[in-house]
Amino acid sequence: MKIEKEQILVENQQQTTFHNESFDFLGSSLDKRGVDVEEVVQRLADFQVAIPSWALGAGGTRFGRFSFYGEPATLEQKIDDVGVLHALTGTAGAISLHIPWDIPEDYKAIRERAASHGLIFDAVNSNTFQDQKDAKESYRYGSLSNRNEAVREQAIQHNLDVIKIGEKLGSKSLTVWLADGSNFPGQDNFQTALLNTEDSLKKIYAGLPEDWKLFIEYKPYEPNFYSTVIQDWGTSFLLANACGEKAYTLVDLGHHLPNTNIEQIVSTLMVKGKLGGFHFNDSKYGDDDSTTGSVKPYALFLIFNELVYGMQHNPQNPYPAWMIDASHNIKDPLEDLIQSLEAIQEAYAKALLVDQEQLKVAQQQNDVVQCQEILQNAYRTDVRPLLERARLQMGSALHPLMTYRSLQVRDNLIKERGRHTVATGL
Ligand SMILES: [Mn+2]
Repeated sequence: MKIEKEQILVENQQQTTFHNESFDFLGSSLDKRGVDVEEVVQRLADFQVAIPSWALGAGGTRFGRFSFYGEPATLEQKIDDVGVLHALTGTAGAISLHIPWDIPEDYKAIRERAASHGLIFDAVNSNTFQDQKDAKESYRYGSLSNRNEAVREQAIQHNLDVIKIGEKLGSKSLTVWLADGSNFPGQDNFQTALLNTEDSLKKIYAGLPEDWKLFIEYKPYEPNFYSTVIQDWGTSFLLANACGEKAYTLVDLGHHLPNTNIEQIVSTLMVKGKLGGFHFNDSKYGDDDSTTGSVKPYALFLIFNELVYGMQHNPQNPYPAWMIDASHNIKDPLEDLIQSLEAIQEAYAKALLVDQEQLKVAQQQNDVVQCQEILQNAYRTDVRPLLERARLQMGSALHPLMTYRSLQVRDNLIKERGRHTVATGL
């Protein structure tokens, strides 16, 4: 299934008058606030978020899984699904693959298919958190941290193989997330596990091409419930520093204990030039992988406020790699991703409206009340007409979700693929 530009144009035409009115109204009020509206719209159009191949099927919990039908069963179909998202939103211009599930049979054909949708290949993701059928060694007691050298070597080799696959697709980064840890006190020696992990990561880093980056993701708990080897940003940061300048920390919004000040972590990493990648989702309790912005939209805005500040003031930090890392248990995955993309763009747009100069003055004067007013003034602005304008300029849908429904995308996918296809990968 491929959405043609003409289909979107027809849908847009019915809504253009209303859009123009709301955009002009917002534009003139932002003008008075000294905002360069055109520049904000351009930045929104430039902002691209990668979609991971594992987010396109229904997620599940350990209690069960409910399909939304018509799921992509092959890598080609996963690329087509991201193509649908990109056509509608203009924001999903990249796909992030998970190996071993997404190994292409015909690299040229896969590259061409992605290009036909205007997609590039973002970070490739290795997997050492479960055993594959033909595996010699088991990751039951860890992979890169394992006490057994043969297991560590297998895990290192897998990561090197993933780099090779990524190279053939034009990826420029490898994301490592380790499930390694322990379930019970005394099970593992913390120091040995950390040192083994550092040693393994250095060996992977040594195989990284010159223009690649290594992203080290952290998570406090799960699947292990007593300890995780790379439990927090500090551990990731010290491992990235131990590897070298091409290694970075990756922040996943769901990988923090409740009430952690994520915006401050972002700020610290950026000033040190070590924020490499970012995974969007939302949560109420733990790593819930809910739709971005569905539970804590103000927290997301505060995080974007630090990201925007860092992108403006920290040339030592590379432009971060953005990705949605969510799971969809009861929603149509594509509708869920459209909602996430919209929420991300909204938070970014609002952060771009923060008057940094005024804020600096208020901070210097210790005018705490005014500081809060400045942030909330930006946050309370309904920026949706700006998002619409950015999409309109890109030839994408004014209202992606509405267009997705009126084009009956899911019904068409079910017709094309059948009801009971199952997406592979995690
Ligand atoms: Mn993640």
